[in-house]
Amino acid sequence: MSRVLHNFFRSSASVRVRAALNLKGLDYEHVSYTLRQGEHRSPAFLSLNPQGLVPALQLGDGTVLAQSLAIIEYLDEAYPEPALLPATPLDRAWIRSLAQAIACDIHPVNNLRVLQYLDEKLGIDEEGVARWFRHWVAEGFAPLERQLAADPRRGRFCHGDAPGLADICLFAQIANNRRFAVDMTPYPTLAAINAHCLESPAFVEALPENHPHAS
Ligand SMILES: N[C@@H](CCC(=O)N[C@@H](CS)C(=O)NCC(=O)O)C(=O)O
Repeated sequence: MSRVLHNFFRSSASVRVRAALNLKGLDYEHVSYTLRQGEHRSPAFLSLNPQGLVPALQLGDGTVLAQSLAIIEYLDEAYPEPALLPATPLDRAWIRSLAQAIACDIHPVNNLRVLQYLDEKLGIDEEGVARWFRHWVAEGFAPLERQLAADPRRGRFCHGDAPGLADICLFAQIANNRRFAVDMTPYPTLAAINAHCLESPAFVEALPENHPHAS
């Protein structure tokens, strides 16, 4: 059985894992779930990932891994080259703190189910939902911009000149931001890192519009 990524083209957590697989040069097949149609809550998907969120990575032996950061760290341990985390414990903690600022503090409050709740249960209109999204991005991106701009370990990427876990999370969030017209002008350091990611086919191929099942 080949490796299968259960994902959705527009899901930013899926973009993260696609970028990591691509950076590692690992082959995978796609099974897609249309989130707006609730396909990630189908019994078939829940039997694979009871957490009911994409992505989930199914390995060749059938094992299913959930949670994008856990999947990426698994890939980094199982396939160490190229490394997605720095060599020292302190630098790894730094990079994880950047990645988690996005994946744990920005992304969850802007997830589809949250935006749908604002719209369908609280009656907030489209512009209100977009303002919500942009607000939580700004809350997370402003400190990240300050931290990264001041950090001497930054190179073309968050840590040196090779992309890693934090760049993957940043890239996926910026790709997601495009749907809500987030202004990147206040974040020149983040924008520069994203531009460097976009020079790499591994990142470009992970973008929603380049997914084989994009619609
Ligand atoms: N913490 C999870 C988040 C996964 C997640 O929230 N995925 C989104 C798509 S980006 C999803 O499945 N959303 C479905 C929904 O909100 O109903 C991870 O990093 O994998």
